[in-house]
Amino acid sequence: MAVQRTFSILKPDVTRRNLTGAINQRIEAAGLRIVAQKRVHITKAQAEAFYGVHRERPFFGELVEMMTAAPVVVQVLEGENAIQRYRDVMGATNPAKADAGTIRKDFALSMGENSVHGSDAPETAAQEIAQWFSDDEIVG
Ligand code: FUP
Repeated sequence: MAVQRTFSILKPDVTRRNLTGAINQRIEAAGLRIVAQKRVHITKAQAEAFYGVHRERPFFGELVEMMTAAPVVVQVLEGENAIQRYRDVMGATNPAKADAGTIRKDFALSMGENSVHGSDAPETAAQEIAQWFSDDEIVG
């Protein structure tokens, strides 16, 4: 399997509880390298654009509100099979259904405040990375 890059967000429930380091430890322990990282307080427009695919869903307003309520940490992760590997480390969207030992099982508060985002496919990873980082901010 080739080396890939994926896009990650440590969500407001993580920064609020001072868990950035704890989550990064899980990421690095899984063999992923954090090759870009910055802390940002995203705007409503940025959150709406990022989660545009969910615009018609009933939870959209709550999701945007949650993502803009406190700073987030946006990251680019690199490693073998990084997209699926990070999805495996994250666990299921609903923490109640997440496997033991995953980030969401151990840290998420609810389906909405589920601690992390990770890209779901190579195309979305490329788009999401380009939305948040310029090439010179990614240092592999
Ligand atoms: P994931 O790829 O696991 O982050 O999940 P989705 O893309 O399906 O959902 C994006 C975000 O919407 C989740 F992180 C949390 C939120 N969400 C809800 O709040 N309620 C739902 O029923 C589904 C998703």
